[in-house]
Amino acid sequence: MSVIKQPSRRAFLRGSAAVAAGAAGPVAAADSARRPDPLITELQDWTSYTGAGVDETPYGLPIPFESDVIRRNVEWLTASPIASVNFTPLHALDGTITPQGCAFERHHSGAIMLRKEDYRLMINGLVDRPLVFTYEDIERFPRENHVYFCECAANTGMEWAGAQLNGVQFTHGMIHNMEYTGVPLRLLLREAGARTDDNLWLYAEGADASSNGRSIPMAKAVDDCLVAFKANGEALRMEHGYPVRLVVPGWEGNMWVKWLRRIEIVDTAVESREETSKYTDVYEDGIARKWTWVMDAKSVITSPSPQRPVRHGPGPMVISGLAWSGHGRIARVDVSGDGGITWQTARLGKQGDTKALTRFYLDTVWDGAPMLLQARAIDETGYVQPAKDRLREKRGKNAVYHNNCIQTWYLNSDGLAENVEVS
Ligand SMILES: Nc1nc2c(c(=O)[nH]1)N[C@H]1C(S)=C(S)[C@@H](COP(=O)(O)O)O[C@H]1N2
Ligand SMILES: [Mo]
Repeated sequence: MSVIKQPSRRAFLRGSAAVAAGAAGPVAAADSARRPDPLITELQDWTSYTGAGVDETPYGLPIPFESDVIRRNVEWLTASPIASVNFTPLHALDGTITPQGCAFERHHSGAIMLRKEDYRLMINGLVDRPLVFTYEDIERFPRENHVYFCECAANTGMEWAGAQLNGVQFTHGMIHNMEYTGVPLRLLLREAGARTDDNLWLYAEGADASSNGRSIPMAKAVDDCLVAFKANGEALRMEHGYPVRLVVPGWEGNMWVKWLRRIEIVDTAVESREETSKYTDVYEDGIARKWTWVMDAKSVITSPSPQRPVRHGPGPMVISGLAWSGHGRIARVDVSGDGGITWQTARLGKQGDTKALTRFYLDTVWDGAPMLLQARAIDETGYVQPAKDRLREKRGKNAVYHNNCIQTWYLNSDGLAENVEVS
């Protein structure tokens, strides 16, 4: 098993020499003396005609060469695509923002098409004046922008039993990270004269057939919840709750009610289907853990990974991945090449935002030997992402949701990666 090494200065110098010789990049460092490449030294086809005009793509889509960067579902997971999930292609993305077009979708009764003109949000219950807001009403309140991750509690759930799905898209792709524009929920509550004592709750429900109702403690509602209508600068896509969804930062995706229709202030949790028989963790003895809202710190290597094999030989290699925590910022990410025996601290793409995805990189030199690749996240509270066995000890074998264990990829000497478990 190979221990991760830092790239030496010489390795980089060799790398840049290869670039000067017209090869594909530093990866060619190991390939000795490449001949000049005809694609750069001879006349290229695409210089001999003009390109697409600005009138051809009024709304741009990815170039066809990127057509495999798409959401995918796993057919055997659910009985019907109406109550199902598809997964974000994490292996193919970089940075932290998830484009809406490939951000995972999870619906209980399909995505509905709701016009802004027909949209209404009612706030009732323990309020001075029950109110109904139109979309335009919501736009007249002071709004804010925040980047947050949204992770389904079932993300990585299939992996409790053993290494199952061969790709980070499927093991970890029930997450997306967008910049939301929305009105702080507390402002709408204040408008309705809602009672906001700490012992109160609100019950939020959607306009779709499932309604996906969830009870949210008042302290969270008035802290950082947003009534959002834009994501990454543009209108929410239908599948993410157009025209308005609830954003519940750091908390399980199920609480992020889409097509938000009604908020009732109540003095006790409703204990709806979604917060009792679903999205609840049952321990070994059959007792259910009540309320698991916050998504604990977690990380995963997105490249190399089963869908992102290493296509170059030994030499400089970038290991990259994502880390996040529902408790705040990511403080540090460590990467191991030997299944968790030795660790090195990764470099963060930029200082992480609170409750948002953080990109990490480890710039290393691969010696061509097999590796057991792992990442572990440490958040600002000091919490360290646990190994799979440790999590199983605590939660038992009945667990489905809230799996934030350390993931292992076995990278073989051909550069192919596979989902495995180490203990
Ligand atoms: N109204 C409504 N809201 C909903 C759901 C739903 O089916 N209906 N699914 C929930 C679940 S389980 C998750 S994980 C997130 C997924 O959000 P996304 O589809 O934007 O990824 O939305 C939540 N909000
Ligand atoms: Mo979910």
